[in-house]
Amino acid sequence: MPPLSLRKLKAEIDAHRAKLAEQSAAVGDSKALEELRNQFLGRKRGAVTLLFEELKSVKPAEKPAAGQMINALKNEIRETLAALEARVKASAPAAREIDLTLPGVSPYLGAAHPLRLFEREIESIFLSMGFSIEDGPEIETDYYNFEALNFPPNHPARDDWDTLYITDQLLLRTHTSPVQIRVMEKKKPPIRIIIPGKVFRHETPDPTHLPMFFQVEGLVVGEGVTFAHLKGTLEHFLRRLFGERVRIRFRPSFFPFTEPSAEVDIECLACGAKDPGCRICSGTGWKEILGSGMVDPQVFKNVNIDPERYSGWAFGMGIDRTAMLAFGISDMRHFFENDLRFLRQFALK
Ligand code: 2NL
Repeated sequence: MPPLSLRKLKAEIDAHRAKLAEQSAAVGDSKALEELRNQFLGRKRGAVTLLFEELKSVKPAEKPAAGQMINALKNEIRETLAALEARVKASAPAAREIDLTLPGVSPYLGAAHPLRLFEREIESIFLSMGFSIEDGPEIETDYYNFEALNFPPNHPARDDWDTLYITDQLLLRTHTSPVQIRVMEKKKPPIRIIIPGKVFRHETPDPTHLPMFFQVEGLVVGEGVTFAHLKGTLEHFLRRLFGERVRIRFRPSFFPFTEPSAEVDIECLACGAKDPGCRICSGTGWKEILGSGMVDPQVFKNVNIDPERYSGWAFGMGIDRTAMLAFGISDMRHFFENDLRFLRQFALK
């Protein structure tokens, strides 16, 4: 093998020097630094060790000069590594510098959705009055959603523009009343139930409409149940929900499944019935909050309950709509946009 010339050795050393400069720029932590130290100064396969082995094939007369060149490289490597070590140390805080007196970072635990919180509040009021909670399918038949409830065949609510049909006979329930029908088919009076749940309408989303929303309906059936029970129970419910002093009024109304029927308004909580220009109540001072009535005898006949012996009352209320009033929310879509800046305002602390 021909002897290794000084020129060739110098080229090799220069190549290492360039590599050192390039790689040291990329070192960010102590692990990378140790890898670099090993690559250049490792005892067995480090670059410097290998260069000293090549020294054997340098001509004896050139050995001292060759040795000095390698030693010079070795010193440069050591200086570079020492500088890198100082840089890595400065960027990583030492363990003893952690301030143990700082408060910890508490994880965000999540919280019930505002509509769920409001639903629970409604449920607990009715539970305290001896009602139980029922539920049922969201996909219903035409019979349970309309026919059993005494909707005539050509009632406008049956129109495709209000109801989301799956087939001619299957649809997404437009109210939770079908659950009351199912309960009355199975259980005989006395019945005291509420049914909170999702309902669906063919609507384009806007500040006050959504194609899916929540509703709660209630039903009481027994012997000697009168409109006085309807009025007393709903008044008590609304005072528990909105405060003892809230003003309440009953207005005559119409539903296919109740006779007589009444809608219930509460005073406008946004303006306190004081602002003729109020956008929430259009200056009327009142907000419609629920619909109610005495169960139509025809509905009892449809479920084989004897209307001569039993009577009952029912109501229906939009949960989203009522929660907007209670919390002062101006756009229903906030409930379903999953914006944490909105949702966190309702988290129970
Ligand atoms: C409203 C009005 C109402 C009912 C729902 C009902 C259910 C059966 C029999 C009779 Cl099974 N009535 N439910 C009664 C009156 C009104 O809802 O404005 N809902 C948002």
